[in-house]
Amino acid sequence: LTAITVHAEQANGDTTFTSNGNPVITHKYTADPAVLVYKDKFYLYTGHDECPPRENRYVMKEWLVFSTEDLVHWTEHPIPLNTSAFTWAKGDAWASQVIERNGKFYWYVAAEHKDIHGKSIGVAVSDSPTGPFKDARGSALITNNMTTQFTKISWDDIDPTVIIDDKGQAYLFWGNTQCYYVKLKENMIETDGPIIPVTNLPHFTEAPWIHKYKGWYYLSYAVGFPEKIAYSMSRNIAGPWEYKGILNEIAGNSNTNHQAIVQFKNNWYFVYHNGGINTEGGSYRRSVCIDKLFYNKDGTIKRIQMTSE
Ligand code: FUB
Repeated sequence: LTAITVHAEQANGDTTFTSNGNPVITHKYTADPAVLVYKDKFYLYTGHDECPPRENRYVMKEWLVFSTEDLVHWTEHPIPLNTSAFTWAKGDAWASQVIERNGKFYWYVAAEHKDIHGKSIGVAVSDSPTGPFKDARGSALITNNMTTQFTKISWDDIDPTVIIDDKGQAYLFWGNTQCYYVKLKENMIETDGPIIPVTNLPHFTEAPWIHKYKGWYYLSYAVGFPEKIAYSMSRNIAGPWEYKGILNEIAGNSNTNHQAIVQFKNNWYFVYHNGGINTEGGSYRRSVCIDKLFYNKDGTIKRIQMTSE
């Protein structure tokens, strides 16, 4: 592991640090990475693992944002979003993703619902990728009672990932055990049409991430438990999806393995977490790592070489 330097806090509350390897952030535990590339900047959104010593459970109250122009010099911005921003939520700041539309930034998050048993997905909005963000709806967008006809589990409405296709149609994918998708209205804060279960994703556990490259849609996701990341490809966002295999192996000392796949300045990156810097239960004290991702000529993706190992 490479040490990083944490510099003094800046006047505006930002903190800067440099990172020369994996994990990228070592002054706090970060999990469930999502990346937005906007105006040549790489914005990394993460959950924050705060499990106390000698305990092994998810303690996650807030989401964090970091930005960089070169993947070496990083800025951590003041805490941009906490579950308390959502009046319907009572905790568990699980995986999330931010997308930009018409100069506004929409942050889709999963959290525990106060009144409806289980996890729900909500959305916050801001005029800036670093916030401040506020609840965009005042209620959850997807709740457990909307998907009970497909599965009885209460934690299937987690791990949102979002994409806007070339025609401007936005789609939200998510799920645990069962993957779902739904169209979003142009306002990005309302669903448009039915929730559709995604079929034919072998061994789907959770953590879907949707991206597009050269006319192909890619749906990557965690399989099994402990998790590896696998992916499927389709010419059509509605499927059918064709399974293409494993992208990375179990990520050092963590049962979960949650990825984002993005292009940044002519390279493609695979962003994930591992439990590498903590021997006392890495599954609850995770750290974000970044490695390069390469495509084959036919659009399939080469296995990720995890430099974190
Ligand atoms: O961090 C909490 C949960 O663990 C996420 O929602 C899953 O993807 C897994 O990483």
